[in-house]
Amino acid sequence: MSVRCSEFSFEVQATDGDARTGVLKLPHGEVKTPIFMPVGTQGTVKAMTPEELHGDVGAQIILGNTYHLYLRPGLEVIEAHGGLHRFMNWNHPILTDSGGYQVFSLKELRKIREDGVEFRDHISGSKHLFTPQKVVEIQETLGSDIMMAFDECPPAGATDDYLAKSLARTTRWEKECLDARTREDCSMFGIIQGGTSETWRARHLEEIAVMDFEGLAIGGLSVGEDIEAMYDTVAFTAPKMPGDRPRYLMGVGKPDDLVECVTRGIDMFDCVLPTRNARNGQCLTSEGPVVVRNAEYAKDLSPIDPNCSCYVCKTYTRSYVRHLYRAKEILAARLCTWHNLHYYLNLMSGLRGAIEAGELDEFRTAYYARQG
Ligand code: PRF
Ligand code: ZN
Repeated sequence: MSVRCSEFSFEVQATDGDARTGVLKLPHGEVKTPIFMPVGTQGTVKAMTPEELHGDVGAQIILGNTYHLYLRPGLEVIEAHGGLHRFMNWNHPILTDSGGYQVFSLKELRKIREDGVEFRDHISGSKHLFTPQKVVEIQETLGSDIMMAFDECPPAGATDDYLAKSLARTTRWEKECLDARTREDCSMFGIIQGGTSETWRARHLEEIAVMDFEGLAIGGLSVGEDIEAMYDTVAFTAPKMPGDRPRYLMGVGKPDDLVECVTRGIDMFDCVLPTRNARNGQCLTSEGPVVVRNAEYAKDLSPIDPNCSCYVCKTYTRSYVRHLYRAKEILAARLCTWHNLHYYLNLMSGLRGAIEAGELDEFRTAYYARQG
């Protein structure tokens, strides 16, 4: 059975060069783009409650993972709650990744077959098979607002021979994902692979863009290629992606990457960096990184970011957060995560405002001047 999603729309509102703003309407709410999606791999954005995340931090949509939730707690538990939104008490949009990328990164534990990927899980060691049909079934059970198609992410530097085989298989898997859909309220995005090759990217885009996906993603970047190659790949791929559908760059990136890739036409991002770095005491600020655990902040009475309006910056000093970190208090991780996510979402809001005003160039110049 193949169905189309009846609860999805995307409208571009303003453009500035290749950059654009838009509104994404999903079953659990609206999302203003360009947007950053905090990562909630295990049914939680680590260290934050949904109320904090949606309230002060301002998250509009988060990312969940098929692979992790399928293994633990398992679908029956989530189904008993009526889906992932109710399980984790997040009543706003959720995008789920298909598990392809997570399974491929298992390396020794997985085997690629024509019909899917066989793997041993990292928790119990038991054997599983992910197929296009299986990952759609899982994502529909989770009740995702946006499901991702099943793809293979080729390693950086893959040969033409490897890419030819891998891309053909991914195209077939993606088609099978569309055919496996049964829920009209779960949209699905296709994924473009092709490494950093303009030829392969254009070829794969042609195959995926003709399918009935509600949006398209660029996968296979930020896997070890250098930064200029990543920016170039986004620059030659994004403008060729259908303008009336959202464009999502998977697993990217640093604040500079968001600025650069929004400029090149990307609407959606996700990355563990703001949350993972926070737990290591690394904060991202309007004036560049602040490694809050460093001795230089021992008696620093200023906030983590003097230009930030988040709860943490309004309330605590660098000195206090450093103390919490050194004392291994869990509040340190919470406060740094809170600030970092606020910083990312505020940066996206700034980018949207700049695009609407036709001042993206000026915004970028001011951004880099502040970063020092
Ligand atoms: N494919 C999928 N998920 C992903 C990626 C991909 O290529 C990446 C690559 N940066 C991150 N997450 N399905
Ligand atoms: Zn802050």
